[in-house]
Amino acid sequence: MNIQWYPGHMTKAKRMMQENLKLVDLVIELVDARVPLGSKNPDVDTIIGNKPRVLVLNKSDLADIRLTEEWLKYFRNNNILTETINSKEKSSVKRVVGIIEEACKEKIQRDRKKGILNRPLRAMIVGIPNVGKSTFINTLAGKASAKTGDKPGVTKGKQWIRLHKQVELLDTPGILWPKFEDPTVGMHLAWIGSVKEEILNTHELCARLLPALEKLVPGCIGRFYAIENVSDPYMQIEEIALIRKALKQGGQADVLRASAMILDEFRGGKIGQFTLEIPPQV
Ligand SMILES: Nc1nc2c(ncn2[C@@H]2O[C@H](COP(=O)(O)OP(=O)(O)OP(=O)(O)O)[C@@H](O)[C@H]2O)c(=O)[nH]1
Ligand SMILES: [Mg+2]
Repeated sequence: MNIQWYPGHMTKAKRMMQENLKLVDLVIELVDARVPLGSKNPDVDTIIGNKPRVLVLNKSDLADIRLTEEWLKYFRNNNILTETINSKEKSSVKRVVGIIEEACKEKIQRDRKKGILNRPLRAMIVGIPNVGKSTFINTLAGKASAKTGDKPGVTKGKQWIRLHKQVELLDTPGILWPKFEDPTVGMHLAWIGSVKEEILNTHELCARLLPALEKLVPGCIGRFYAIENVSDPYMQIEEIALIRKALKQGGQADVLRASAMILDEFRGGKIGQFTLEIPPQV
């Protein structure tokens, strides 16, 4: 299964990111805590260059708690200002403010020397589709200023959101890159919902997800769906369809509907908290 999704609007969004870089003091890069390296867009590194930046592992409520701690250590050991958050929770989002100030320390000091006080900090939020950029901004702002949604490609253009006099945030559309060198990365991003559903083979995608989850937490599928111990993922999907009454007219299992449902339940954290990538040994 070869997954690629790089529609025209992403090329445009990338250009926009480049143009807006000079307007901002720092870049806040959001990645998905379930795939911390795979959901990091390599193009973003090239675009940002030396601009101050912070890394935010979002959706930590959906990831394995222990592995998130290890990832946090991994990035911090590499001198990257990193926090882990759940964008839907105000208290956790606030933790990012500390690393934002840390990243902009020099700029704030420079301003102070020049006698400039309270010039607002401007930050651009970047990341792959559906990673939670708009949700993060809304929670930080305390109001629904940016449009959000449970599918990739919700934010279409750039949008400035003023938090208060001190901070302004720029929301951007999620972007991927033209080619996933490692096909596993494409698969992971499709599993977490960052690739447009319409271009995917949902049945196969789900059949590949099940053994991957079983490998991380043995027995988790059987337990969650209360199905017998079958190891073939296509048969598992069929059993789940029958148990969950995802049926076609005539009573046969509707495996496509069941696959979509399973993917949805995985993405929403219902099956459990999973981290799909293990940090490199430090
Ligand atoms: N469980 C959980 N869900 C989250 C979190 N952050 C965002 N979401 C959900 O993820 C989905 C995508 O959120 P958005 O904020 O629209 O994502 P985005 O990065 O702006 O997406 P695009 O604009 O399409 O690039 C929504 O259904 C959010 O409710 C989080 O930390 N935890
Ligand atoms: Mg958005």
